[in-house]
Amino acid sequence: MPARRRYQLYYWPGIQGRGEFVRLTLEEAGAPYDDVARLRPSEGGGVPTLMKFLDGEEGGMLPFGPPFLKDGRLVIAQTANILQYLAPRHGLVPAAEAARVGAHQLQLTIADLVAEVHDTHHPIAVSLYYEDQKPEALRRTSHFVKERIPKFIGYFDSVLDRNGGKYLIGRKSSYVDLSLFQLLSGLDYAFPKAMKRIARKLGRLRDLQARVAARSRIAAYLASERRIPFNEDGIFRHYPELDL
Ligand SMILES: N[C@@H](CCC(=O)N[C@@H](CS)C(=O)NCC(=O)O)C(=O)O
Repeated sequence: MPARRRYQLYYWPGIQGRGEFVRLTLEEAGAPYDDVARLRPSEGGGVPTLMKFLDGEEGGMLPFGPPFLKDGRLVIAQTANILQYLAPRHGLVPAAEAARVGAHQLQLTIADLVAEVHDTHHPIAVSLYYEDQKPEALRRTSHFVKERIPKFIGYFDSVLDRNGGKYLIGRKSSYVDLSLFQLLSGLDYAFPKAMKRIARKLGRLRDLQARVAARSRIAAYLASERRIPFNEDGIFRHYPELDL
């Protein structure tokens, strides 16, 4: 089989953020890729290279924001869209249309939750610092941890249960299992107390999370320097005052 050409992933260099969902799928696929903004300028990398796309100085479909993926001349943005492009090419989603649509539905639901997580520390404006919106962040987070985490987690648990308890979709591991792993890991980091409170609801999902972490390519990735640690610049941030 001819060697596959390399993908180029464009995402902010210092955070897991939304780019991490794409990184996990590329890693599990064993696909060659450059994490472009993390490369040195001498290697053709860095944030200015990413900005050129956002500023419309490069060809292809204009991305609104990162992550975006370049495959040859194709430029693909929106996390869930990137994943639904990659997964069938690497056997990370069942071939049947119903399963692919179902997987995309789940990934979009994960994206909804990720957006809500972001809004816990930025409830008023993306352009303001967290420090400039702390009272609103506290108010928003109190509802988020009480109402939204249990509702989303209950939903994903039901989906898993209805599919036999081992995989979210189909009869083998897919990209949505990887994304669910990332979602739970992020929630654990940001809101450990809330996650502890719903421990009883989490049994099956915890098993899935552990199975993903133990997959050989994922385990190697998590232990590597390619995996950026969670931090307070990303989407999943641990602020003790918001760990309600
Ligand atoms: N719905 C998009 C959201 C993309 C997005 O918000 N990207 C962030 C980084 S995680 C960004 O830098 N956005 C620029 C902006 O919103 O101005 C996705 O899931 O990929």
